[in-house]
Amino acid sequence: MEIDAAREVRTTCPYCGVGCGVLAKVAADGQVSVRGDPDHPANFGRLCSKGSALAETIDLDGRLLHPEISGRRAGWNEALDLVASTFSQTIAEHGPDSVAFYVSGQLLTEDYYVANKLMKGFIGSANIDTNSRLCMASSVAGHRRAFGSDTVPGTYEDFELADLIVLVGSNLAWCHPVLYQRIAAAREKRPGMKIVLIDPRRTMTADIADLHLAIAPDGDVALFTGLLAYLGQHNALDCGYISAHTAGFGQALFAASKLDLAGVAAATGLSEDELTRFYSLFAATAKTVTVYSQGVNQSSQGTDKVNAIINCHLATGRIGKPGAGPFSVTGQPNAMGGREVGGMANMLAAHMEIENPEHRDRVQRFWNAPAVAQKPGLKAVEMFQALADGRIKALWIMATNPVDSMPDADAVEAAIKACPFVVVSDVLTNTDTVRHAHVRLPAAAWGEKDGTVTNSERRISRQRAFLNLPGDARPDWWIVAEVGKRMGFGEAFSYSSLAEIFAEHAELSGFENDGARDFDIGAYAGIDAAGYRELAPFQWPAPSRQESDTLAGCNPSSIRFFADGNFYTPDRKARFIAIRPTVETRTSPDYPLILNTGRVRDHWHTMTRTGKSPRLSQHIAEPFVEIHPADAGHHGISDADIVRISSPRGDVLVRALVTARQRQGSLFAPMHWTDQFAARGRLDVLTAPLTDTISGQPALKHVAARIEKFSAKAFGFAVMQQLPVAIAASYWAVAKCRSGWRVELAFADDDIDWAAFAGSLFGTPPGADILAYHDRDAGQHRIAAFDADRLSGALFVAPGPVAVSRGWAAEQLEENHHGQRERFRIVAGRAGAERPDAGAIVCTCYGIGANQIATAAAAGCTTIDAIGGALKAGTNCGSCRAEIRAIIQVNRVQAAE
Ligand SMILES: Nc1nc2c(c(=O)[nH]1)N[C@H]1C(S)=C(S)[C@@H](COP(=O)(O)OP(=O)(O)OC[C@H]3O[C@@H](n4cnc5c(=O)[nH]c(N)nc54)[C@H](O)[C@@H]3O)O[C@H]1N2
Ligand SMILES: Nc1nc2c(c(=O)[nH]1)N[C@H]1C(S)=C(S)[C@@H](COP(=O)(O)OP(=O)(O)OC[C@H]3O[C@@H](n4cnc5c(=O)[nH]c(N)nc54)[C@H](O)[C@@H]3O)O[C@H]1N2
Ligand code: SF4
Ligand SMILES: [Mo]
Repeated sequence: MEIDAAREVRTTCPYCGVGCGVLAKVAADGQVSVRGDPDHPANFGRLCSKGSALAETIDLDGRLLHPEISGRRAGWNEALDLVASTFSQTIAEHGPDSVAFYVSGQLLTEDYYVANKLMKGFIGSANIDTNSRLCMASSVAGHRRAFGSDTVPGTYEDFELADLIVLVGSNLAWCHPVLYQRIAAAREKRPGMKIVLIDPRRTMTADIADLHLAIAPDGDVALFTGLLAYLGQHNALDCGYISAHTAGFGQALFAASKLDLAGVAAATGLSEDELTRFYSLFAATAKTVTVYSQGVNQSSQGTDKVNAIINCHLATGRIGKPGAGPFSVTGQPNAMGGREVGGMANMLAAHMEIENPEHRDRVQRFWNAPAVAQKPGLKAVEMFQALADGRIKALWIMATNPVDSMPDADAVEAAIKACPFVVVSDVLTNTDTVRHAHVRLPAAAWGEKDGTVTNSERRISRQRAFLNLPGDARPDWWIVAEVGKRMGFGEAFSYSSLAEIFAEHAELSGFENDGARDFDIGAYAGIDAAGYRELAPFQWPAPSRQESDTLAGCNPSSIRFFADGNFYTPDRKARFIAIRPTVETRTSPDYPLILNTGRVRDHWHTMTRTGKSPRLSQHIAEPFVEIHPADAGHHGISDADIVRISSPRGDVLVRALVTARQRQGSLFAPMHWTDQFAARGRLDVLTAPLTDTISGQPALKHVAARIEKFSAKAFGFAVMQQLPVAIAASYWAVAKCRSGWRVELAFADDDIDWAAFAGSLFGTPPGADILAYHDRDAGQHRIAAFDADRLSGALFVAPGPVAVSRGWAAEQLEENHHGQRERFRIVAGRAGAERPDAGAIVCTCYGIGANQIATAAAAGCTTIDAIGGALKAGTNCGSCRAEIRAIIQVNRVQAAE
């Protein structure tokens, strides 16, 4: 297909579950630009820093452009035949449960639908699971326990209509920035709106919180069970709703009443005063939305956390009403779509249940399938254990990087290496997972592929291609369908277009439904190619019957569920879940700290896309751990030291960030760094394969760990034009900058030939133009290499963390170094010191650093808008406004002292 380059294409952001609309344009010279779609109801034109930088991530560097078999280039026919025949043969010899697919919430709905259909309907196993198991499984399980269906009742508008927003285990400012901005804007209009943040750390989201409860890790079940008891004691129940629409309230309240306020205080680490402030605010505010994310889901008690929250909403009848409801925000762009097609091992399709014989029969008839899976398949953690012990003999991984993102990642890597046949569909040639594949299949990337995604508020939007397919890359749905055909299922997988797949998915959702199932988009069952091409964003349900009263349980006009009950349980009543909080101690004398893991503002997961963007890579340029000053002092750790974090499963080396925003006794480290970006930064080598027994979701936020200072003899910082092939240092982390790369370094030894090291780092040929300064006694070395007038690379070595301005050094790669004076400046004692250091980049859109903002604040710019007026910082995507406010506040405190 040739793409019309002159037109602006309406598509959707491929990052988070907010699901923002994007307008992408390709200029005559091939330059791509993106802007927020003003008409998309998720973002109304806004984009965060990641969305704004999308154009920087779509180059073909590192792209997998041809199928490969055992490292050699192959044609599609050969590769697809091999995948199909090996899967068929394995199934013939060892049965359908000896094969598995591990897929992703970043697949589009059509890709996901076809993969699920092939595994569950035609291979006849349910061994298809997804990285959503690490992400949304506890929410799915909690919804199903309470509602009888996996339904998100509310819409984004509720965030703006609420009088109280409770954010639980969600760093919205960094992970769902456009929702955060919508809340911030609503609060500006209605200053009476209150926001409570429940997170062990004081994250940037605390910036808009009236109350931050720095809860003890996994204290949430106790907190919300205590809230239920409080609501009961303080006459804050909606007895009408409870009796008409729910069951099990008595038992739930009885279980909750076992815990008094002092007990809750002990379990949560919060004071009774903090608890009553939160409880009384919740009790008094009808329009309350509780938004939750991975601090809730990624826990061994994740499902109970979800139900403890939902219990409080059911008890107050605050569900499905404008401005009120529990709201699980999804992580990936198509986490919801994956759930809709049944892409998890314990679901069927279109929100039907694998354990239900009627549902199995219905799906089998609809698909005209030979062998619908009879029982749930292996969930992600179990799947990789089955891979390790040889039960799974052929695995196909699509659009996810489990060697970095699964708990106990070294064991996962070993299992993948040991498996006789691993297929990986990805867009890159070299990720920590792709490198172990026997067959590599080049998938089409964002911008090149078409399909649909569903965001957190059940809104289905089109992704549209605006770039031609590079090399032999093909969309994921096509690859799976071709394998399906070659396995002998030609009739079921002979799709000629995406519209056909979407129409089939829509038809199945409405098939024999009659209001019995929440997910129904039957209205789109007859969609044709033109309708699909023009499809505007819509929210489900969208049943084919327009008479909404026949669709029990929802009101399509307001698109919220459950305000008047009609849950998807047999008696149409919601279930309260009686929950008894348990306190789990994972720490021990050897591993005395609790490691919490998560995300940073400008990186996405394993950095395969954001790592390509210079703008995004400068906000936080290396892996780090947040540690409380008291813990740092206790372990002899100073800010900027390199530290080793160890758990019983492995260890990593990261930079220490000493901060009182962290809870004492806890550490926080981001999940993003991989072997491609750091020497030893793969965080999931530390996490345990410990899961919630109901949802199977791993407890990635609560890992026993220990920390120690890594005794570095020398530290280094370097910039260079080319990414080094190998780096001989104990610690290194690379980050893209505008004209090359920057590298942070630390060495266990200082007995190093620095000139030779610099040469290997810069890839400079012998005899290159080198300028060097060495003060061996002081341990200071500076080496710069030039290629004609350009700087090939510069290395700065010191006995402590290197103090050179990072921004200045990176800029030197772009400047002309014709004169000796310019050259000497690089190796001079105070490299860049005459130019004020901008500090860590806060505003990625305009490249404004923390030091610049602090200087402007000290000079009298004491509001975000004033900073914006002076520096432009914060005036484009707005993702950095929370950080700007924090810097202004620090400045205010310092001025007062
Ligand atoms: N910038 C960026 N945005 C993203 C992503 C990304 O990679 N980068 N990924 C997307 C995806 S897939 C997801 S799933 C979402 C995740 O979005 P979030 O869930 O908001 O992000 P996390 O940083 O994983 O975790 C959220 C918070 O949970 C807190 N927490 C840890 N333990 C507990 C606890 O016991 N109780 C409570 N109440 N809180 C706790 C952590 O301190 C952390 O601040 O983000 C999406 N958006
Ligand atoms: N410690 C810790 N671990 C975590 C988490 C945590 O909070 N802490 N969070 C967990 C969560 S919530 C999530 S969602 C996971 C995310 O973890 P992953 O899913 O492993 O992370 P990604 O980097 O998004 O991997 C996506 C892969 O798909 C490729 N890709 C991109 N587009 C396409 C495409 O169109 N087709 C195909 N076939 N491939 C494509 C990319 O190159 C990349 O290799 O991590 C989990 N792991
Ligand atoms: S909030 Fe940012 S990352 Fe999420 S969809 Fe919108 S632009 Fe993309
Ligand atoms: Mo996620």
